[in-house]
Amino acid sequence: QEYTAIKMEVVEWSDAAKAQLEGKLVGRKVYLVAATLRPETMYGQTNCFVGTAIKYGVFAANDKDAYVCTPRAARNMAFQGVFDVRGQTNQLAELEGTVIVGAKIKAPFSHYPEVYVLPMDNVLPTKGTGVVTSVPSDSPDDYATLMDLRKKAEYYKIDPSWAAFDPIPVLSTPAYGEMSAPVLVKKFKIASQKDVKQLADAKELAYKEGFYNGTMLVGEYKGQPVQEAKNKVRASMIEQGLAFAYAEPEGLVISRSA
Ligand code: ZZB
Repeated sequence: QEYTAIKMEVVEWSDAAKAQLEGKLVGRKVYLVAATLRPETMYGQTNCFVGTAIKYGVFAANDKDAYVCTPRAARNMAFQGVFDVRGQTNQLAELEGTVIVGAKIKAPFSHYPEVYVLPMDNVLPTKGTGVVTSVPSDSPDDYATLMDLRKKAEYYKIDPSWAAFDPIPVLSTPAYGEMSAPVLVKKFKIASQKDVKQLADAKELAYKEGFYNGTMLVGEYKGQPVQEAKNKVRASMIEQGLAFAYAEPEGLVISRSA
């Protein structure tokens, strides 16, 4: 599985995270690294998700930068030449998902230049980097979770303002119009992020329709088919240092249906 790893620079940490990172970064900038299969949708990022029960590491990439992801993903990155010493990880700190929630981060290419980290129940620690960037216009999981958070901000222990960025149209498809996720969430009568079976079906349809029949509505490749724009957006992000390639070893991908 070849992902695009999006670098979301942390602009402001929660007080709890600040205390835990005190003295450990040695001048490095920190990025949450989100693994995506949909680089062409990055214009519509409204937030980022972490799992509250997941333990993340802060790993030095070099003297200047550090990346937040699961230790498992960091080991993969080490063998893919992402860090300055191949095959080795240098963990500077550990952070629980709960303290990462509320961080303000940059969202490369997004209509919203800075967004917040929010909690999601269904983040798998065994897939990607354990950090998921959120595009509620085109990802049913992201849309359902964002609506849950807005309805029950107190229960999820978030400030309502962190979930206030509205989904924005990124691509258009004949079947679902300019925002496939809300259309599919309604069609499958999905009430919350707990409806995992229906969400898996909705995701499948959103992927297929977006990839085969989608046309870009925004960005440098506006008007082009998603099939063509996808790799161009990816290449452009990588060239600008905003993302890098991240692969998941064959046979070790735990899919949602496993
Ligand atoms: C942005 C995005 C925009 C995504 C979209 C999807 C969609 P798959 O197919 O099951 O491999 N993801 C990445 N890592 C995790 C994780 N650890 N736990 C849960 N979800 C994760 O899924 C890959 C997609 O699942 C990734 O691409 C990421 O969300 C999420 F418009 O990034 B995506 C119809 C889907 N649309």
